Amino acid sequence: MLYHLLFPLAAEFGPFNLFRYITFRTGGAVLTALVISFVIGPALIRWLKKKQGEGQPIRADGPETHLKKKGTPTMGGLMILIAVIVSTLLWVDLSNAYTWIVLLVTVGFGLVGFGDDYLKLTKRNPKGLPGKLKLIAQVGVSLVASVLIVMVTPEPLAQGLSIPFFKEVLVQLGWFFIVLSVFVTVGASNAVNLTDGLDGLAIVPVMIAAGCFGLIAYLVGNSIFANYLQLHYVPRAGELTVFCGALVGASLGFLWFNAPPAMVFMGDTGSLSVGGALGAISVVTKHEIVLAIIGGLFVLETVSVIVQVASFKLTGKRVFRMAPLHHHFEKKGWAEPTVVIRFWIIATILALIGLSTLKLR
Ligand code: 57M
Repeated sequence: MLYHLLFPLAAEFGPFNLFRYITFRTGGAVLTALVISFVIGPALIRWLKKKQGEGQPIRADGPETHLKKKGTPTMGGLMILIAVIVSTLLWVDLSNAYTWIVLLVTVGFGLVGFGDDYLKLTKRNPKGLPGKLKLIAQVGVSLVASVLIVMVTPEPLAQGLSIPFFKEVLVQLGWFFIVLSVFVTVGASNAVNLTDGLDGLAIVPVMIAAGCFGLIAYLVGNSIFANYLQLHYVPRAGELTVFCGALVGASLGFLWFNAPPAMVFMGDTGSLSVGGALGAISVVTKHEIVLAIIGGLFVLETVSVIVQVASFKLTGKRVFRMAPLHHHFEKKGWAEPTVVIRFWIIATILALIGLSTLKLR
């Protein structure tokens, strides 16, 4: 909004020229989202605590150390959503279709998560929305978003899958690209959701991934940098850097309150929406496969669940002491902050490997 209000006045007041630059507006988006989270955080947590009474239902079959978390409010994702949405709308070029599509995914998945959290809290049942209904809603939102992405992306990029390390390759998938895009968006959303089980565990890797994708969107959206690095140039995708900046700022603000011992959990309201947003951004920027590397921690957590459930169903035996993976290490006796910080280290290493794909091709 500021771009539309202030940039046209640049002739009268030179410094308004800055609003032309994505980098300047991204800096503004980071700071705005951070300040919004800090300002609304305490009141929001007090309000959630008052409304929720006993807070997030804690599973009796979980690690015993989690029972002391009773009374912690959830749905802190509302803080992230408000900060990201307000900051993005303030700093982005509102004529950019990609930003609206990513906002649609963020809000749509946020609503699905909100419904799930609401049911968990009002029915005091840790299961929440029936799994099938949740999945149908997620597929519905990402299907609309995927069709829109294909419609606004120029040929031959629209339905092409780019492969890391191979500069020229663009595999044309036709309508199957929509299936892939839905899979990536829903998969990323659920993977972040599964990871969100220890204080601070999910939000830092989300912040790292948002930072990496901010850079990727900036590079693929700039013809000079894209040509230099031999990336597929996606016109107007650079504007997503502003959204990623807002997500970094909001995540940092949320971490303040989610730091151990957490004052609030993000809930599905937060985990589904930020995961979905990262998935959609990877589709727009043609970096779907790279997301699996940068967000490799989320992939590892998800694979641990798949392996555990499959093994338990087929053989009656468990591969891990408990799934997802973070519970395995807790059960082995690692303290919660040890698991969290070591998982952050793994997320950072994977992000660096993911970023190296930009140059190694
Ligand atoms: C939700 N939710 C947390 C909080 C957060 C198929 C199955 C493996 C799925 C998996 C599952 O349901 N995972 C997704 C994970 C919950 O946190 C809430 O949920 C939101 C995210 N969706 O924002 O609102 C609990 O996590 C802890 N927490 C923190 N700090 C945070 O910042 O400590 C969360 C955020 C909170 C709190 O204790 O209550 C969760 O874990 O429930 N299921 C599981 O994770 C279960 N695994 C399981 O059953 N494994 C089986 C196999 C055979 C399927 C096995 O290994 O035996 C475990 N979940 C729990 N306890 N809590 C089982 C034990």
